[in-house]
Amino acid sequence: MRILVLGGDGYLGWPTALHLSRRGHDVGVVDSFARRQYDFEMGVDSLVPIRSLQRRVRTWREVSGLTIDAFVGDMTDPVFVIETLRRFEPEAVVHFAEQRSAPYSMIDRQHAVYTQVNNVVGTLNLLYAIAELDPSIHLVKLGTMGEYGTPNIDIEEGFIEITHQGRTDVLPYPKQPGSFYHLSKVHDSHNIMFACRIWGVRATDLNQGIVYGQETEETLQHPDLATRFDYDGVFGTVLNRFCVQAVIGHPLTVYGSGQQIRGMLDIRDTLACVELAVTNPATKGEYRVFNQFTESFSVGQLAEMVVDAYPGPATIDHVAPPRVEKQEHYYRAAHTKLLDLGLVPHLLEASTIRSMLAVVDRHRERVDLDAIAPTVDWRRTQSTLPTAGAPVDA
Ligand code: NAD
Ligand code: USQ
Repeated sequence: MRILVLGGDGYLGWPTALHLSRRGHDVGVVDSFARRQYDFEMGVDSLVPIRSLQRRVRTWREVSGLTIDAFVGDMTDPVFVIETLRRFEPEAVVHFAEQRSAPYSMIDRQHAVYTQVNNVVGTLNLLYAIAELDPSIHLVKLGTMGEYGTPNIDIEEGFIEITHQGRTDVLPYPKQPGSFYHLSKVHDSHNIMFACRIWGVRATDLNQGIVYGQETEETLQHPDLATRFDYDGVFGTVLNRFCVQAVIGHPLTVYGSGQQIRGMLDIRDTLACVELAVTNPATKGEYRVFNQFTESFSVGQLAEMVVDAYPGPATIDHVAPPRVEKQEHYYRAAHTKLLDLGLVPHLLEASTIRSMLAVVDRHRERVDLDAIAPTVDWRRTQSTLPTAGAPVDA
């Protein structure tokens, strides 16, 4: 199939593009390099060095003999979006190209506005381009499990049957997201469902849990093909952060009691899930939702698993919660649709954590201790960043 991967320079987009290419698809990637810019802004960097997109694509051609077309541009530019789709003529578009950090979206007003404009406008431009050029293009959109929040009932895959005043309907599952970033995904979901209803677009919304890991079969073929690995307080996700903290001897930063529960998956399963969604497309006008995670854990459990897997001493610190989120809550979320399509998950085992610790150990010299602490407080509404023209904090 001809597959365009939006956000193909990112943590998940790049290894997904490689995977789809190796599996025989014609792959193009789109990216604005916004993510590399956030690193400059925050003064942080990926733990594992990453090459330019141009070099990545070149190395992939040398290693595999396969070509990936790269398009550099911004999804919020409607002309770029429609012209890229016109040129590449995809059968499926996999949309990863959004600002994806909850803390980044909660820094201040400017970052909340940026996140929602970038994400919602980019997706709207894409929906219009698909509807205008060819509504049979299948949109595979990365959503998030965080759209649902933590309700006191079971979470279904996108929809719930409700009986009200004696009448019954199947309706979108209620959303109670925990950040302006997670809210941007809710807005996207509504817009996509509407486009399916009015224009006959077909779409799969992948409500993905938190991804961990860094190595995939394809990225391991050459150091130039490595994907990024974030561990800082803004972009680092929980298990990746805990592995870095263990290796450098920093106490594992569990926010609050650590009883908050989240759905998780291995990076290799992200690739497999996307491929399953692409090769088993939604039908014309269908808007479907898959909950894309394989297991759920409390944050405290994850910390303990890392402490147990780490060969040296490692300690856990319960830091004052920077986020507004439920600490103790019920959590049971359905996730059968991708399993029904044939997903065989990589479950989180001590050996998985040990291989992540080995990646960190190889790059431990690159860890910036100052980047570890959480710096974004959900309750603060005043900007903490310098305004234009003001000196940057040393
Ligand atoms: P990432 O930030 O590493 O990658 C996103 C890529 O999109 C970046 O390369 C960035 O430059 C690009 N991008 C952003 N805005 C763009 C725009 N307007 N135009 C063109 N390119 C743009 O993030 P990731 O971790 O790879 O996540 C990819 C997607 O998966 C995101 O939509 C995210 O919300 C979703 N997701 C990620 C996780 C996770 O744990 N990493 C979990 C669930 C869902
Ligand atoms: N947490 C800690 N200590 C840390 C970091 C995080 O206790 O050092 C806690 C957080 O408070 C939260 C949980 O771990 O309860 C997860 O935090 P996270 O930063 O790993 O994940 P989150 O902010 O939810 O966002 C990540 C991705 C996002 C994706 C989401 C999937 O950055 O793109 O959408 O995971 S989900 O969580 O299912 O919504």
